[in-house]
Amino acid sequence: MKTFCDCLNENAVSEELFSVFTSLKNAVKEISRVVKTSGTEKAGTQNIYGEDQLALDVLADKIIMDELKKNPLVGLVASEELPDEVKLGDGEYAVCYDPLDGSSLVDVNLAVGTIFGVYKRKTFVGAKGNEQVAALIAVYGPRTTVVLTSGKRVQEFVLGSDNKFVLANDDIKIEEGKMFAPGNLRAVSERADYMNLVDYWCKEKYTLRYSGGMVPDINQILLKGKGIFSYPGYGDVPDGKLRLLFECAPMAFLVTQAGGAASDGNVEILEKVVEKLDQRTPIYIGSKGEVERCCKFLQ
Ligand code: FDP
Repeated sequence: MKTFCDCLNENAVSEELFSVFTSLKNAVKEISRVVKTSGTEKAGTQNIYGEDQLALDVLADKIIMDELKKNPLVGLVASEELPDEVKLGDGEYAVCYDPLDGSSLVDVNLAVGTIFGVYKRKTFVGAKGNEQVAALIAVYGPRTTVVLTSGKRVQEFVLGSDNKFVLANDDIKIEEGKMFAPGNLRAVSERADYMNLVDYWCKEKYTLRYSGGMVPDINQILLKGKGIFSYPGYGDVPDGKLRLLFECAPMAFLVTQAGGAASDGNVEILEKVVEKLDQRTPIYIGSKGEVERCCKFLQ
C-alpha cells in the first residue's frame, strides 16, 4: 500500500512543498483526534463574522497555527478564525485555512472538515486561486480522509489505525452525473432563477446528497466523480456566505484539477482576486456541465 510520502515522491513534489504537506498532515491527524474525543461546547467567543466559536474551532485553529509555526518554510498564514493574516517569517510558502468548516454540525456528529490553500506569496490580498501550488481538504467522518493536489493529480488518503495515511484513490476525476447538493435554499424565496434551477434538478430526478458541510459535500462530488454543489447569495447578502480565500478557492483548485469546474455564476472562482481576507462569493462547483447549467439558469 502506498503512503502519503510515497505518493508525494512519485508526484515529484519539491522537498520544500513536501515539508509543508507534512505540517498539514500532522495538523490533520491531531485535529482528527480532538474532533473524536473533545466536547462540543461553545468557546464563549465569536469569530470576525460574528459566528459563535466552538472550543473545537479554537483548538483546531491553534493546532494548525502551532504546526505551521514550526515550519520555517511557511512565512505567512491566514486563518478563517483570525482577523488578519499573520507573518511568521521569511519562508516562501503562504498557507490559508479554515480549521473546522461546518462546525454547526459537530454537536449532531455529522462530518466536518479542514480546508487548506497553499500559495507562494507575501500577502493574500491580491491573490487569485489559480496561483495556488497545492490544496488539501480533510474530512472527519466515520473515517478521517484527506484529498490533496499539488497540481499534478488529485489523490485521496485514509488515516489507518496505525495513524498513517495510505492511498485510497489515485487519480480522482469528475465527470457528469445527476447528483445535487443545493446550499442556501432560502434563496428560492426571493430568486425565481434559483427556484427554476432547483426545479430542473428535481424534475430531472437528480439524487439529493446534501449534508450541510461544504467539505463533505464537495468531497462527495470528488469521490463519486459527479454532481453539483451550489451556494448562491440573495437579498442583502448577494455574495452568499462562503469565503473566497478560505473555502471556495482551495475547493475550486481541487475540483478543477480533477476535471470539474467552479464559478460564481459569471467568473471562474480561480480567476477571482482576493480583495480582502473575509471576501465572500457565490459558488457553483462540480461537474463541468453542471456548472455551465448553473451559469445559464442564474442571472
Ligand atoms: P458552518 O456554518 O456550519 O461552518 O462555511 C460554513 C458552512 O458551514 C459550510 O460548511 C456549509 O456548506 C454552509 O456553511 C452551510 O450554510 P447554511 O448555514 O446556510 O446552511
